[in-house]
Amino acid sequence: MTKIHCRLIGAPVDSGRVGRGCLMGPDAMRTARLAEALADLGHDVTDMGNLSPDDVPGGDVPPHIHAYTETAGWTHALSRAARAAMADSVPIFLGGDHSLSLGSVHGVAEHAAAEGRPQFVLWLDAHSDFHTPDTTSSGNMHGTPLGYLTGRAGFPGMPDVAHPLEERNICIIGLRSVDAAEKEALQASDIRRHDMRDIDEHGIAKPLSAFLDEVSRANGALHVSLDVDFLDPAVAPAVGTTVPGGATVREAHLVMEMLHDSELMTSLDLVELNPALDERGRTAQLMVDLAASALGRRVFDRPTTRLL
Ligand code: 6HN
Ligand code: MN
Ligand code: MN
Ligand code: MN
Repeated sequence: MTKIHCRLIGAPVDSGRVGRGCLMGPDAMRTARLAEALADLGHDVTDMGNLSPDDVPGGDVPPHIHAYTETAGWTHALSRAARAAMADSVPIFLGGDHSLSLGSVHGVAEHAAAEGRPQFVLWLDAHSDFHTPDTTSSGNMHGTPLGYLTGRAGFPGMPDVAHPLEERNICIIGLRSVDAAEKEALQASDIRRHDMRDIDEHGIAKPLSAFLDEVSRANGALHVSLDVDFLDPAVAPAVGTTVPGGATVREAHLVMEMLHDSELMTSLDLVELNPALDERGRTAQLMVDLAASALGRRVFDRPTTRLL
């Protein structure tokens, strides 16, 4: 197995939604022995500790937007950290709510552009997070990262999106809660989207391998953003935005295992874990186990699994 240098970047972002608790996410995943799990697989692991937000002026957004200036500060700090980490490692961003990805993906996309590679994004989520500050009704910035990263207007004071993601290079899997304004915008876009009905009918492997083929053909960089609510709340209760009918434990592991086999993943977010809502740390443990699968953990090597 290829040895990878993983950098764990703690980002206790809690400004992306009104409810509190995601700031405890990075330490919950450390407690569930994320670094040890990846080191056990033979990887080099550096825990960079936790970032803090830059002090920035923010910008003029509708009054119902929650903590915009703090989120803008996180975005600047995270983008810088992402760009630095991409020089020599696979960064793993420990969230923190999903507004973290405004910065992590901004930074990795800048790095890819500098290398002349297209940036691809796999978004594993019950939600599409495609709002802008002008379309969100909740006012929660964790519902906006894909809007920002594709270059939609309405994000004053955030880093300029000099290299917007190509819509067709984004694949969302797990959808089952999409607001009306997002639905309209998504339907007018080239974003690839697979809702849970799709997964029920066709399985999760097919759409994922089609997307991975595209990444490979384009020699793209691949960022994976894993929102806890991609999973069914029965197995992953520690999230403020639970939606019934999510991915099973095995569906999620299969996604991660296929990502590892593809050797395409260049960066990863683990977001929306709210330890205050967890049951004896089981969601934190599941997130750590999924990260380990993405970095190569297996019960058997592939050839010996063919028992018949
Ligand atoms: N997430 N669409 C809802 C909103 O408030 O804009 C939910 C957003 C969920 C955010 O999945 O990270
Ligand atoms: Mn690189
Ligand atoms: Mn999300
Ligand atoms: Mn979500």
